[in-house]
Amino acid sequence: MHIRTSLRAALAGAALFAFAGTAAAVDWRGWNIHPEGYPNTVAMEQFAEEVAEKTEGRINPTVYNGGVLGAQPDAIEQTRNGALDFANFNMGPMGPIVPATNVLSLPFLFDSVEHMHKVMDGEIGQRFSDALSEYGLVALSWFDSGSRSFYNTKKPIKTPQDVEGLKIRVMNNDLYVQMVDALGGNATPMAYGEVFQSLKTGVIDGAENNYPSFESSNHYEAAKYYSITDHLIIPECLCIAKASWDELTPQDQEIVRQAAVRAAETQRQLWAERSKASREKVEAAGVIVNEVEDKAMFQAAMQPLYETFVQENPDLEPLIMAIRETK
Ligand code: BDP
Repeated sequence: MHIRTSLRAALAGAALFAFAGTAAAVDWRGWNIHPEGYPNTVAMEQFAEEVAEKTEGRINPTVYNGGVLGAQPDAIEQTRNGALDFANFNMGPMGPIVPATNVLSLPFLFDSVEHMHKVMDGEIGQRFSDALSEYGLVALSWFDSGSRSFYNTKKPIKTPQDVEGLKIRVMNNDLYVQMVDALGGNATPMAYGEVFQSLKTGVIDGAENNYPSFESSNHYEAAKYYSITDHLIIPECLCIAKASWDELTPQDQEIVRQAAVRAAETQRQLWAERSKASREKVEAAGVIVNEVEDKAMFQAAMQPLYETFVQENPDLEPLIMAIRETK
């Protein structure tokens, strides 16, 4: 009797387990703006494979590259509401949605990429993750995005005066409009996917980005002047939709978390290599790269932007201070 009962219980348990196993198997759709072979793409694909393998197919992620699932601001909304399950997002277009992340779009906030890593990998990075989670996004690791500089079809930029009158594409965030305005240029917020055509047809004169994006997007074919201002160092997250995350068992959450951390390690390593290779490639193609001797002039021009920002967001001032004080 005793044996029979436990056998029955075991069978019922097995059936339940099998059922739970099937019911819990999910297909995940992942958003990625970059093309094949880009460091972020390789890292996202590694993430997807590792998650599928380690969960033995309970989670089956697919990464959709090249922004085919939509422009970044829309993809952020879709991930927030669970229509997409995971993504690699830049914190630039995140600002209008998650206000605290606007801090990361303040020009010249970080002294260097190393400074940014130190901040984001520590307690302050956790504060940004907490802010994102209030908006339906679980940030599991931070990718590198180098530093952004201006490029254009007209001339080398050496001083803020050289930006005057240029139509410059920016990512979707009012802070970048203020940034370009402060330099006397005309900012045009525009989706990444439209920039190449707009440069070629003269709708815009320039844009700003890191070497790998300048190269992989082919913008360098149209804009022959790349001027190293290094005005923005913006981290990027590997984010999971909170709706998708909350459905996972703690064990599967751990697998996903570890895969995201490893993906970031891969991304950062590939990033360093690709930055160098991209610079070489664009220079070989005839792009004229100039170092900006006096970055302090550009920094000084950003002072009013900081003042307005702190006035409008007094609660975020301590966060800015904490970042500045991280050494
Ligand atoms: C790249 C970022 C990507 C942005 C793009 C842009 O990795 O997320 O969408 O810049 O300028 O560097 O829109």
